[in-house]
Amino acid sequence: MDNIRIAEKFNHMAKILEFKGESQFKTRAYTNAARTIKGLDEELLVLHKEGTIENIPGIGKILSSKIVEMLETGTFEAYERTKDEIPAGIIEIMNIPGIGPKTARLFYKKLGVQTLDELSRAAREHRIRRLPRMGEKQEEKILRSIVRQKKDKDHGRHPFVLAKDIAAEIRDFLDLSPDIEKVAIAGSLRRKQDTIGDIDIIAISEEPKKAISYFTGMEKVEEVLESGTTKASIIYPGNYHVDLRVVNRDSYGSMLQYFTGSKEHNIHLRKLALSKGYSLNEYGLTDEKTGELTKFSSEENLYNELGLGYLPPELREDRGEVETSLRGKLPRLIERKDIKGDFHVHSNWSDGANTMEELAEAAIQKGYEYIAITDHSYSTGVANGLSDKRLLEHIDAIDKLNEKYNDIRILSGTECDIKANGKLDYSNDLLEQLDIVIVAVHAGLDQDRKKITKRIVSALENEHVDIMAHPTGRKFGKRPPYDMDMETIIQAAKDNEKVLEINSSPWRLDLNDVNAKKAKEHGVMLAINTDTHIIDHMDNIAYGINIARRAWIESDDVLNTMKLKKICSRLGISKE
Ligand code: DGT
Ligand code: CA
Ligand code: CA
Repeated sequence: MDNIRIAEKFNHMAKILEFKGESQFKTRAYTNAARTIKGLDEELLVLHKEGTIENIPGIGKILSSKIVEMLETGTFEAYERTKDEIPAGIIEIMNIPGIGPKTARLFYKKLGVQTLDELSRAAREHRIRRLPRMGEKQEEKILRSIVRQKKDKDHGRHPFVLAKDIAAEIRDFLDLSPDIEKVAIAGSLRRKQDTIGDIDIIAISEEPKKAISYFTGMEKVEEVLESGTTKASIIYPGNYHVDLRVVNRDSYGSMLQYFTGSKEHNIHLRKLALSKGYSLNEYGLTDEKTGELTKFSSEENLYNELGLGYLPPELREDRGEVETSLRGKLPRLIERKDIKGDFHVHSNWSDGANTMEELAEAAIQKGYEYIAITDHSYSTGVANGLSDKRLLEHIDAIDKLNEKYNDIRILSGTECDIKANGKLDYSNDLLEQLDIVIVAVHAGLDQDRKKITKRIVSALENEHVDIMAHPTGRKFGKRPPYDMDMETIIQAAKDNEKVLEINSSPWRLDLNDVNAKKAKEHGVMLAINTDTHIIDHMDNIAYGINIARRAWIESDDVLNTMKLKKICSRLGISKE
C-alpha cells in the first residue's frame, strides 16, 4: 500500500467517526495524520523497514500500529469494523463540498437518505428545505453541488472507445468544409492510449480563419474556449474538450508529429535534434547556425532527417523507442492479420448470448483457425456458471461440433474462477479433460495485496492452467485494478510457463500497455483475447492489438498468432 492510499483511508475513517458523532479529538487525530502522510517524502513501507514510523511527528504509537497493519494487510481492523456500521452511500454524500458528516447525518436521520441519488431526489422534491438549519438556498446549493460532482467525475479521462467515435464524427464534419483540405486525428488518440484526456485534431487549410470558424460553429459545440488565428478549443457534448490546429500543407508533417506527442517523446526528439545542431518545433527544424527553417510535409521525412526510422505512433511514449530506433532495432509490431484465433469466448451455456455454432461460424468468417469456448465456472454466481456435470456435457457438445466443422477447430475450455483461498472451481481431473484452461478472479476483489497476489500465484502453479484472464481486474468507470504485486505475478507466469491475457474489451484493456511490456521483457507469452459475450465483441480484438502494439509486442510474443498445429502441441491436445 502506498502513502496516498493510507492517507485516504485515514481521512475516510475520520469522516465515518464524525458521522457517527464521535469526539472531535478522535477524528482530528486521523485527519492530521493523513495530512502528515501526504507530505512525507519517503514511502511508509521504507520507513517501516527502518522501524522509524513511530518517529514521524504527530503519528505516535497507536496510529503507527494501524499504518503497519495497513502495510501488511491493506486495511486496519478498526476501520473495517467502523465502516460496516454506516451505509456505504453516506461516504459519497459526505464527499460533496458543503456537506459535512453532520449534515449527512441530518439527512440520514430525518429523511432516511443513504445514497447520492436519494439525496438528489429529496432535493428535487423540496424535502431538504423543510429540515432544521436548511432552506431554499441550501437546497439549491446541494443540487448544484451534486451536478458539479457528477460532472467532475466525468471530467476525468475518457475511455478510448468513446473518444474515438466523437473524434471521428468531428473529423468527418470538418472534411465537409470547402476550406479544409485534409483532417487528421493526433494526440493520445492517434497513439491509441487506453484513455484520452482531450481530442486533438489537425486540419490543413490555406484559409485558417474560415477553417477555425467552421470548427467553432459546429452545431453541437457547447462552448468555445479559445478561438485564434490558427488554433481553437471547444467543448463538445459529453464533456469532450477538443483542440484544433490549422496548418498549411508544407508544415503538415511537422505539425502532425508535434501534435501526436507524447510530450515526453517530443522532448526526447528535441534533445536529439539539438545534438545535431537543430532546434525542433511544430513548424520544422531550424539550423542553429544559419537560422534556416526546413519544413516537413511528411512525418517520415522528419524522422529520417533525425536519423530515425518512421516510428509508429503507438511507440511514441519515450519508453526507449528513440534509442532503439537509432540502433535500428525497432520491433515489428503485431498486426490484426497475425491473429489466428480467440481463446476467451462465452456461449449461451453460461452468460454469452450466442450458441456455440454461431460463435464457430463467426470465427470462420474472421478467418480464424480455432476458437476456444470458455464458459464460466460455477462460483461466478451471476453468470450461470457450469457445474461439474454441465462442464462434461459442454465438452461433449464441443466434440460433436468439431465433427461438423472442417474449417475451424473448436477448443473446449473454461474460464475457471480462482476462489478466495486460491483453489479452482474444478478438480484437476476435470481440468485435465479440457483443451484449454483460463483462470480469473471475479469475487473477493478487496482482499489485501499479499492475499490476492498469493491467490493468483497459486492458480498459476496449477499444471492444468494455461492463461490468466484480465489479470488486474480493472474496469473503466467501475473499479481500479486490484491491489496486487504485478512483478510477482509476471515472475510466476514465467516460472510456470503460463500465458497472461491482454483482454480486448474496451472497458478492460487488461493487461495494460505498461504491464504487457513488462511481461514481454520477462519472456512471458501473451494472449490477445476478446472475452466475447455477443458475436460483435469479436471485433474488439482491434482494441487489444492497440494495447499490444503500445507494449512493443510482436507476433511471436502472442499465443494466438500460432497456427493450430503448434497450438495443439503446445497445449498438449492430442485429438485432431
Ligand atoms: P491526453 O490529451 O492527456 O490524453 O494526452 P495528449 O498526448 O493528447 O496530450 P495533449 O492533448 O496535452 O497534447 C497533445 C500533444 O501536443 C502532445 O502529445 C504533445 C504536444 N504537446 C503538448 N504540450 C507540449 C509541450 O509542452 N511540449 C512538447 N514538446 N509537446 C507538447
Ligand atoms: Ca489530447
Ligand atoms: Ca490537447
